[in-house]
Amino acid sequence: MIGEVTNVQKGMIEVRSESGEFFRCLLRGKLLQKERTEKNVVAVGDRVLFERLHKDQGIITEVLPRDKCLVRKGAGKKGRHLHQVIAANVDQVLIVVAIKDPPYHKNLIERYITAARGSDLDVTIVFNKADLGLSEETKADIQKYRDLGYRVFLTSTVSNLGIEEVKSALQGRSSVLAGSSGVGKSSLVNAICNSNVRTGEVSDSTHKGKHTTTSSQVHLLPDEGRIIDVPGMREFAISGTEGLDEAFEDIVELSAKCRFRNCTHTVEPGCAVRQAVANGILDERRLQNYLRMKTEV
Ligand SMILES: Nc1nc2c(ncn2[C@@H]2O[C@H](COP(=O)(O)OP(=O)(O)OP(=O)(O)O)[C@@H](O)[C@H]2O)c(=O)[nH]1
Ligand SMILES: [Zn+2]
Repeated sequence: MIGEVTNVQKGMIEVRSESGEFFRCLLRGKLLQKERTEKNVVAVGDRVLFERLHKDQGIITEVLPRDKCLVRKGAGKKGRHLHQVIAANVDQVLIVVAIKDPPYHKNLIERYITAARGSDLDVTIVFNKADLGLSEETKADIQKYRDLGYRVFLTSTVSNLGIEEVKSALQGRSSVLAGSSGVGKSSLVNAICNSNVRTGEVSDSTHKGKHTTTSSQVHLLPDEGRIIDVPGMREFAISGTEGLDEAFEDIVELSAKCRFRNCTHTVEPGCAVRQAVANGILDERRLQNYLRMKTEV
């Protein structure tokens, strides 16, 4: 049978068959061996061949070649330098943030954009919880992302603002939701799929979700398309610098005017990038985030 991996836990892989049945699967011996030495032999979103053993149990015999994936640098000591496939076979990243509660972090948004563009994935940004009131600063931030060429939606799962627009942006696409815990990813999925995923109240003191999504899930859209919801990621280490120059096109463009071709935009005289910061055209924060990511991989 052919199926899609909808969840990966230690020792158990959930697979949805083409007819919509769920199976708890193990990896066949050969794949299992591979898993000991390589990370991500199987990831959420993978298409697999599997055999039914009995009832809802099965064994995965083959992982079919992957299309585009959202990847980050593996966490933990062992996986330090390994790529971790967050979602397989996707074509766009839906970056979900809240306008407040919890506050959004531009550095993290830039990391997601870099990872997405590094894998040639389209980027759409959702600013959720619009009902909580938009500050002038947030309005300006949204405009900046639009100026950079990204599609940005302002949504509220309370008032339903923007939900139809997001729905149509997801239609027929394979999207992965990227965002911190508590921004409203589950609520968005519920509004879009008319399903009922458990959501959590954000506790006031910590701004951390209480009933948080702890494992990935794949949701099918009413007509066509799928959404992969991954657990909230507070950190996101990029696995390569491929997407950096595209995610920071403005800086790359400015650097063409630096006096030195190999300018690091830190101490050199005649640096057009630092000049732009001094002139208030470029955020110091944005430049620092770019430089940090450039050297961390
Ligand atoms: N005011 C407001 N609250 C919202 C909105 N969307 C979600 N919430 C609330 O925000 C909290 C977190 O929502 P979830 O949908 O669980 O967030 P999540 O991103 O799935 O969080 P994790 O499951 O932890 O990853 C819940 O209390 C929701 O009711 C919104 O548009 N406006
Ligand atoms: Zn420079």
